[in-house]
Amino acid sequence: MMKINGDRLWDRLMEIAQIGGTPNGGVCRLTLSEEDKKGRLLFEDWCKGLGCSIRVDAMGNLFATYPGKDPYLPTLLLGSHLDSQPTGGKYDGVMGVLAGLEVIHTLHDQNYVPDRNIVVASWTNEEGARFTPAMIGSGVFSETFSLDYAYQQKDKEGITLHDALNSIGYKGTDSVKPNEFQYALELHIEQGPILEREEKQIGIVTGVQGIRWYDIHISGKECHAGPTPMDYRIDPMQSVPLLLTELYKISEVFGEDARITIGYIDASPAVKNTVPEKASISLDIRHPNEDQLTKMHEFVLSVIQTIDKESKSSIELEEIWHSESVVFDDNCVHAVQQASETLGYPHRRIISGAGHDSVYTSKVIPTSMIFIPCKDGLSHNELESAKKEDVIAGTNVLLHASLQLQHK
Ligand code: HGY
Ligand code: MN
Ligand code: MN
Ligand code: MN
Repeated sequence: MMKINGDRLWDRLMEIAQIGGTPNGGVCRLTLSEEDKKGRLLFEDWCKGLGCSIRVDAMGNLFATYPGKDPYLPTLLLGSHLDSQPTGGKYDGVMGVLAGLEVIHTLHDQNYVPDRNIVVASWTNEEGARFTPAMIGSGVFSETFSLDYAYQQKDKEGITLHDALNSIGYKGTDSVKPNEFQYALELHIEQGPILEREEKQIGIVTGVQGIRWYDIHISGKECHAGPTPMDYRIDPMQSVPLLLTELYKISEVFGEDARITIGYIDASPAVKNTVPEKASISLDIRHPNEDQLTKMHEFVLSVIQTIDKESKSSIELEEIWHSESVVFDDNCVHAVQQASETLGYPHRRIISGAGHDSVYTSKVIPTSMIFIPCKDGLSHNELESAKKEDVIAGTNVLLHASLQLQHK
């Protein structure tokens, strides 16, 4: 039975982890940064070494094509993302890209020419850590977002995504359209505790939960921290404790599947001796059931309206992003299930708590994902880690599911 070369894959994972590597053993490879550029170039070199052609589209999405017998047949799309969180780990995203590369390298070793081309993609800005929203590269590919909308997105320094693409020479001109593809598969770490807790090596991902992002803007009035009596102030920070207390009640009201995350609280002018003019609170809510996510959205709206009425500051909710929950394609899910059974890896079906590029590829191409466990379910953390044997198992499943789908 064909198996991948685990040492080669592991060595590449450890090599690319040096690019943007952090002292705590994590990775900081923000999208379209110099580190991202270095990672992309290294990946391109590895692909070219296998005879792959490289295309780059207007969003800087990178596509390496391994030639099959009939280049006109709809092809198989593998891959994930090379960008990381600022305090990211060695596996989130990059493992899926290198696993796709390992699949074609294994076929190349065996002189096995697939019926159809196999394309390994690396999607731009999956993390949403630099530009909002997350998964914007695959979002434009699937025509969920326009190119103009994406190009205008700015990072914290005010650099547009368009200019960032140019700055690393990845504003491509190649046209890569969804109708080129027949199926898509993505390997990723689970980024949660379920597989590890249940001692399962493989997660057969049947779908992804819905996500909504907001910014809550609280406007007050700047004044001096010293002479201004408390009752003279319109202090936006005074609304924050009640807002957070009421918003966190979401998990009581909507149960254990509901997620609420306050990633940061900003203030301006953000100096110790000036009452802020404004405060803003980031908000990420998620639920596997879209109706429940809608009810959570309405809950957030009512909390904002109630507290806005009661406080001297004015409170506005800016809706930023809504990624609807998706259910993956039966054929693809079945191929992953069958590969896991054939290879004998302990497995279970699972819904993804994290967003992935597969959310957007699944809107235009039959898609599924494969998960492997990560230690303590930790991710978006420099301590993120996965077992070598699980990385190998996940990639073997990717290989065999790919071979199955090749013949569909
Ligand atoms: O937000 C997410 O779930 C993903 O990491 N972009
Ligand atoms: Mn990821
Ligand atoms: Mn991530
Ligand atoms: Mn002064």
